[in-house]
Amino acid sequence: MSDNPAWFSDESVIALERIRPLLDAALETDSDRARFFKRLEALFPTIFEMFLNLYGWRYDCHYHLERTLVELAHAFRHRSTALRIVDEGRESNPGWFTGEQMVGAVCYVDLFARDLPGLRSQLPYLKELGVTYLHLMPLFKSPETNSDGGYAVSSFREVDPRIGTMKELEDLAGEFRAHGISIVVDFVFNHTSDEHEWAKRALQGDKRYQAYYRMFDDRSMPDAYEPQLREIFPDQSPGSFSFRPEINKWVWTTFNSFQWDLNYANPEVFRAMLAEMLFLANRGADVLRLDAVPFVWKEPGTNCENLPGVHWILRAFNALTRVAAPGLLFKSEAIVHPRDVRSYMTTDKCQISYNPILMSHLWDALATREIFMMRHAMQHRFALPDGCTWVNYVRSHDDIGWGFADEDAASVGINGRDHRYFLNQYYIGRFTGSFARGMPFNYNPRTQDMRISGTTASLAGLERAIQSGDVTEMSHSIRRILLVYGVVLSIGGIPLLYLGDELATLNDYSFQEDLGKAGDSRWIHRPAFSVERWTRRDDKSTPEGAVYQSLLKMIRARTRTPAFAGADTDFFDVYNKHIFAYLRSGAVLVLANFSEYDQTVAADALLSIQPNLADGAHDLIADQPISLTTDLAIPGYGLLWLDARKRE
Ligand code: OTU
Repeated sequence: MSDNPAWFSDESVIALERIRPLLDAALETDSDRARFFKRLEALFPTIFEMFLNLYGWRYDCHYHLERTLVELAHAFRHRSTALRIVDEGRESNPGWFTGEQMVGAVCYVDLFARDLPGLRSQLPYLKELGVTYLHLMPLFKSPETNSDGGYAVSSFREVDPRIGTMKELEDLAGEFRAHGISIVVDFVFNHTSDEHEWAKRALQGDKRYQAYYRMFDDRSMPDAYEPQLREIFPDQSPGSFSFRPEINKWVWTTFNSFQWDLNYANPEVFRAMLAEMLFLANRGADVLRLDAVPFVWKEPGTNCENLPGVHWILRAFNALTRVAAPGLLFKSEAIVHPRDVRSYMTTDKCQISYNPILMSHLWDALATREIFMMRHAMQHRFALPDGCTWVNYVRSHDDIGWGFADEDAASVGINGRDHRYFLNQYYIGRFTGSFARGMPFNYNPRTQDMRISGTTASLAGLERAIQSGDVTEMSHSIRRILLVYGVVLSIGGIPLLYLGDELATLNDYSFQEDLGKAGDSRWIHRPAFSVERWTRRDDKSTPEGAVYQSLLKMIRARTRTPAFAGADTDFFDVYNKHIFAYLRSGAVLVLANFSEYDQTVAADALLSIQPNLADGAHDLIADQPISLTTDLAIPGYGLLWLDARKRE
């Protein structure tokens, strides 16, 4: 498992033997000791190696390792019997999250259902949709106004009192699990809010807690770092450091000035955050969405993103949680260069990750009507190591950034910079003929860069079509929504529905009147759940009903098709620049027409991908046979899932 030199394993054995008596004391029963040590002995070489990488330069490294393991033993001891049973089930079925049954959804608890009791009452709706994975966006205590939508956490152990209590969250996780729904919660581990207890103590001058963050007495270090750092929120929160007059110090703040970056160079921070992580795992979280992964480690002279230290932290956290809570998965949130997105996905770091590569290419293909760049990127960047899978999505609560690689663009003859400019203009509706109604997010006048906000439906053209009353455009926009969701539901990985999208929810401009939100256009696509839209979901003559019914049909077709399990997806050229084509598990051929016009694909091209199609294919969405004896016509924005498995 490890490529360490021989002496290293001896060292790690000695280190563990020295700590063993403390762990024996921390664990209460012999059976706990046996179970804990069985896992720890297997994972300790990794834990030891990562700890040395991170903190080996400190005289007190061993002391911190010892305290970390004692923390781990405590967490294991307090893990409930129910969760231990879940752990064992998942240890013997490590691919539990990769089946065709997996259908993800994401929401803000307060906006979707007001509070946790409200969310419980939405269980029937979630089951109607087939949801088996539910991401609850940050629902922890956070500042009243400056909360970055909950991503400024003031306490990892307290639920926002307006939403409920930790006990309610724990009960809900248990109840939803009994209904086959896994709960995903955010672990916002790069920073805390400036109202977190640690930050408050730091502001009172407590040196111990000041060392939890990255603080500077003057501008010399910030000035040395800053030229190489990317500004994440150049408009709403320029720069990466914020001055705090109370302590006369500059604090590292990658995001907003009230989000203080934690200092993982301090092993006490590593240990404290491990404790918070295990606390959440023990409340019943099945998956932790690791927020802002690329930024957690900093080194002078670098851009402080995606550094080796990030990988060491992830491997250490992964190995440690597999000792105390092996049922837990990590989901990476890294919206960076495709190469770096993928670098976090290994079974010993994050088993799952957002797929921002596919997401941004889908929106690109809708704008250009061409799939060259998407196909090229997917052919090179989709395949993953065994045991890992993508979380594929169309929209999230965040902005859309054009994160495609310039190299990928160049290899299909596109200039990345110019193309980003075009896409931005297109999606803010300033390009002639654009169907989209989006808003700029964090326009940077220096680099001319920006990202895009807007709901799926408004970006896909529904808002404009409703306003103009253009019936064709209305139908096109609905088909666009279904097309991109149809890809997400059939390509390898876990599909993720941004709740509200199933009801074709439009942009909500009311955030502009709220002082706490007006500066952040992402609020345009975070509207409260609309009961009116929901009541129209069965009426196919409305956009809500048209989208909802077709989406449901696709979800059901997905979950009864074993070929949609796993991530095995091969991408093909079918000699039509509008048709995105891929084969799932060797059995189901997906054809997606990104143009509004009818397209033809040569039967020969399809049969060369999967010869069984000659015996008669079955379209899983329409649930009807399709003949491939002649060339295949695919209507504008049409989508086919062709099952080539022979039928009895
Ligand atoms: C994440 O996003 C969250 O999803 C955002 O909602 C938060 O505001 C932010 O972190 C801070 O907690 O820049 O525009 O590569 O792209 O972490 C969204 C990762 C973001 C970043 C990502 C960040």
